Amino acid sequence: MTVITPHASHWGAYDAIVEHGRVVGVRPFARDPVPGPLIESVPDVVHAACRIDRAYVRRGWLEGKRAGHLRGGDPFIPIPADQVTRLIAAEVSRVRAEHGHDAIFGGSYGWSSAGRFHHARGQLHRFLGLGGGYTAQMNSYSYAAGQALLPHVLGTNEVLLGRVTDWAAIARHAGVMLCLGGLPLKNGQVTSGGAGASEYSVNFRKAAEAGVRFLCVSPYLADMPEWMHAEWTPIRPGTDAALLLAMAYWLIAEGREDRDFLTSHCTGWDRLAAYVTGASDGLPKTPDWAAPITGISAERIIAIARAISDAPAMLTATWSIQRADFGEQPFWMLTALAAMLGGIGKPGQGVAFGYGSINGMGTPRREIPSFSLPATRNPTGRYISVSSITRMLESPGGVESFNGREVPFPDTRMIWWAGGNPFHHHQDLNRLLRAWAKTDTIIVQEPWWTAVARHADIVLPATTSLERNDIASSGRDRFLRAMHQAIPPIAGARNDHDWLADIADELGYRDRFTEQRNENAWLRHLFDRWRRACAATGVETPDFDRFWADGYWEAPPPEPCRAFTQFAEFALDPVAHPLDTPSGKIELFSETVAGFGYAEAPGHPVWNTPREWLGAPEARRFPFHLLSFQPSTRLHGQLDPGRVAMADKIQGREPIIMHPEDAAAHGLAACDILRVFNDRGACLAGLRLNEGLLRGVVMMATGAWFDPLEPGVPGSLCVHGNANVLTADVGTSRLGQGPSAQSCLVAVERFEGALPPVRVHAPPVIEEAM
Ligand SMILES: Nc1nc2c(c(=O)[nH]1)N[C@H]1C(S)=C(S)[C@@H](COP(=O)(O)OP(=O)(O)OC[C@H]3O[C@@H](n4cnc5c(=O)[nH]c(N)nc54)[C@H](O)[C@@H]3O)O[C@H]1N2
Ligand SMILES: Nc1nc2c(c(=O)[nH]1)N[C@H]1C(S)=C(S)[C@@H](COP(=O)(O)OP(=O)(O)OC[C@H]3O[C@@H](n4cnc5c(=O)[nH]c(N)nc54)[C@H](O)[C@@H]3O)O[C@H]1N2
Ligand SMILES: [Mo]
Repeated sequence: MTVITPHASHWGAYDAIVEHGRVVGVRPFARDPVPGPLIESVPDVVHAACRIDRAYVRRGWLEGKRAGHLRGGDPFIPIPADQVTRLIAAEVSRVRAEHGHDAIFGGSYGWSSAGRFHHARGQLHRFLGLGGGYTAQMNSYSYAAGQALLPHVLGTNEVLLGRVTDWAAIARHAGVMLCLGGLPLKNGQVTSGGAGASEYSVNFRKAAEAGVRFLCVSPYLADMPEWMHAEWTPIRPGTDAALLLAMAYWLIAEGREDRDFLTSHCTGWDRLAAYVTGASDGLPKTPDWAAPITGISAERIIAIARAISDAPAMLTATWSIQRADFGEQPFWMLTALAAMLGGIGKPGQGVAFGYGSINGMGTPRREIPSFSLPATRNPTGRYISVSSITRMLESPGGVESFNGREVPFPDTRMIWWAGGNPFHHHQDLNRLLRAWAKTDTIIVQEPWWTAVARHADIVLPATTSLERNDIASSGRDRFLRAMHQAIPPIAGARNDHDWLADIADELGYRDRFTEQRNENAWLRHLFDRWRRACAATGVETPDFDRFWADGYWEAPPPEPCRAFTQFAEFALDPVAHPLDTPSGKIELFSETVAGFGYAEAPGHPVWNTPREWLGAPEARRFPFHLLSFQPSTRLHGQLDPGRVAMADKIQGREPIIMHPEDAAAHGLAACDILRVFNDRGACLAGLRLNEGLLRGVVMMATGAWFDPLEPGVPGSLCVHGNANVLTADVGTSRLGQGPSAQSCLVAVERFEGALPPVRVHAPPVIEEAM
C-alpha cells in the first residue's frame, strides 16, 4: 500500500511516498514553482546505514578517560534508554553543583530540522534554560561580522536578514545591480525553516527581463546564472574593500557623490572622505592603488563605478564576503558607497545583503508572523561569540574582546549538542579536536553517525522529521507547511523533545519542560498562538484541523501594485524617521566603534591587508586561495550520504575546482585525487577543472563528512574532503569575532598510492558489551 504525506524541509517542501513503513520516494510540493533537486536524497538518508539505532556511550568515558583524552578514536557501547537518561541526569547535576551552570556549553549552533516545534536546538535551549542555564553562542556562522557591524551603521540587522528592499522594487526602479559574490543559483535551494515556494530564480528572471543590468564581481563565473547575461569581473578573494574604496575615490574625483544626501542622511562623511582621498593617512585609494591588490584593472574599476553612478543602483554582497579576515569592512564600505550615490531608501535602490545567499531574500510578500517555539530565557546570561568555541575551550577563565565588551570564558566541563555539527561547521578541525579533549563530558543528539556524534561521549539517537509531526515556517516564505509523520521512528530513535523530557523527569522538572502537553497538544497550542498573532495583523487563518487536513496554508499574496523599499521613510524625512543609530543617521564614521579602540576596526571602513590571501608571503608555499563555499548537492553536512551528493563526488571524494591552466602548471589532470594541505591539516579531494574560475583560486564545497584516516589523532588526513581541516580559526576582528573561513591558503599535490576508503557513511566501531 502506498501512502502519501505532506512534509517540508530546509531544502524544499514535498510529499513523502511511503510503502510498508519505508520512504520510497518524494514528489515536490505542487505549489513550488522551482522545486529543488535536493529532496531526491531524502529516502536515502532516512534509511541510511549510518542512522544511529540505539543510545551509546564511548568506552573510554566509561573507563574514566574524560578531560584530557582525545575523542573520536574509541569504540562505542550501547546502553538502554532508561539507563542513559539516568546517567546524563547524574552528570548534569554533578557539573551544575561542582562547576556552576555556565560550565555547560549548550550553544548547540546548527540548523536542526525545518520543523519549528521539534527544532532540536530550541528544545535543548528550553531544557537547559529551565534547568538553571548554560553558556550560549551569540550570532550566526552565516554573517556574524555583519550582525555586529550593521546596527552601528544602519541601526538594524534587517538589511542583512530581511525584510530588505524587494525584487518588485528592484525590477521596477533599479537600472543596475552590483553583486559582489554574484547571485549563485545553488544557494536558493535552501530556506531556513523550509519554504513552500522557491522564488529565488523567479525573482532574478523578472529583474533581468525588466532590463536591470547585472554586474558580478566574484572569482567564480558560475556565481551568476548564465541567462542573466551579467558582466563578470573576477576579483582576488578578500579584496572587495579595496575595490570599493577605489570606486569611492573615483566618484569623489568626478564630483559624483551626492553631497546633499551625505549631509542630510549621514554622519562622518568628512572622516571617510579624508581616508579615501588619502588626506588623513597619505595614501590615496586610487584605482591604480587598488588594481594590483584586487587583480582588477584601474579602467575596469572606473567602469564599474561609472555604471553604478550613471543609473539608479542597487548594491549587494553575498554573506560569504564577510566570512573572511576583516569581513566587516567590505560590508561597511558597500553601505558607504550606496550612501555616496544617495540611493539608500529611494525606490529599488540602496544596499542590502544576501539576495544571492538564500531563498526568500527580497521575495515580495506580505509580512506574516512566523510560527515558532518561543525562546526560553537563559538564566546565566553567559555567551560567547558564535565561532569562539575553540578559544573558549583552550582558555578557561580567559576573556575575549567582542563588539565593545570583554566576554569572559567559562571553565567548560560539559558540551551538549542537538541539531548542529561543529565538526562540520567550525574552522581548523584539528585545533578543535585538541580543545574538545579538555572537557569532561560531551553529549550529542543526532539521527546519524556524523562527525560530531563520533566525537561524543554519550550519543542519543534522534528521529528525523519524517518520524514525527511538526510544522515548518520561515519568515521569508508565504506558506505554512504541515509535516505529517510518514513512518514510525527507526530502530531506537526518539524525538529530541522526548529524550529531554525524560532527562528533565530525572532532574525533577518534567512538567515545567513539557507543560504537560504531548506532541499534538504542543502543535495545537503553538498554532493557536500563531493564529492569534496573525489575527492581530488582520490576517485570517484556518483552524488547526483544517490546516492539518489541507497540509498547508498560503498567506494572501502582496498587492501587485506594491513594492517594498527598505529605509523609504528615512529617505523621505530623516528627522521624523531617524535610524536606530546614535546619530539617527547612516554612520559612515561611528564614534561607538571608534570608542572600542580596535586598531583593525576603526571608526570608518578601511582596507586592512588580510592575514591570509594571495598577496601574502605565505602564498609562495601555499599558492592557492581556497574558498570553501556552500554545496550545491546538500545542506551543509546534511544529505551527504544521499544520491545527489554522492553522484557529484570523484572516486568518493569531495571535488576541488581549479582552473585548467593552474592544473597543467602543476602537472594535474581532471579526476586526479589531490592531497590539499597547509600547516593546519590535509584532506583528499577529486580534481574538477573549470575555466570560469580566477587563476590561483580553488574551491571546495563544505559538508563532506570529516573522515580522518586515524580517528582521534589531530592532523590525520581527512580522506573524504572536509575543507575545515584547512581553514583558520581566527575571528574576523574584535568587532565581529565572526568566522573567517574564506581566508585560507593551501597547496596541492597528486595523491599517490592506494586510496584509503571513505568509512564515515557507515557506523563507527561498536562493542556489544564491556
Ligand atoms: N569552511 C566553511 N565552514 C563553514 C561555512 C563556510 O562557508 N565555509 N559556512 C558556515 C555556515 S554559514 C553555517 S550556517 C554552518 C552550518 O553548520 P551546521 O548547521 O552545524 O550544519 P548542518 O550539517 O546543517 O548541521 C545540522 C546537524 O543537525 C542534525 N539534525 C538534523 N535534524 C535533526 C533533528 O531533528 N534532531 C537532531 N538532534 N539533530 C538533527 C543533522 O544531522 C546535522 O548533523 O557551517 C559553517 N561552516
Ligand atoms: N544548496 C545550498 N544552499 C545554501 C546552503 C547550503 O548548504 N546548500 N547554505 C545556506 C546558508 S546556511 C548560508 S549562510 C548561505 C551562505 O551564502 P553565501 O555565503 O553567499 O554562499 P557561498 O557559497 O559561501 O558564497 C557565494 C559566493 O561568494 C563568492 N566569494 C567568496 N569569496 C569572495 C570574495 O572575497 N569576494 C567576492 N566578490 N566573492 C567571493 C564565491 O565565489 C562563492 O561562490 O547559503 C545558504 N544556501
Ligand atoms: Mo549559514
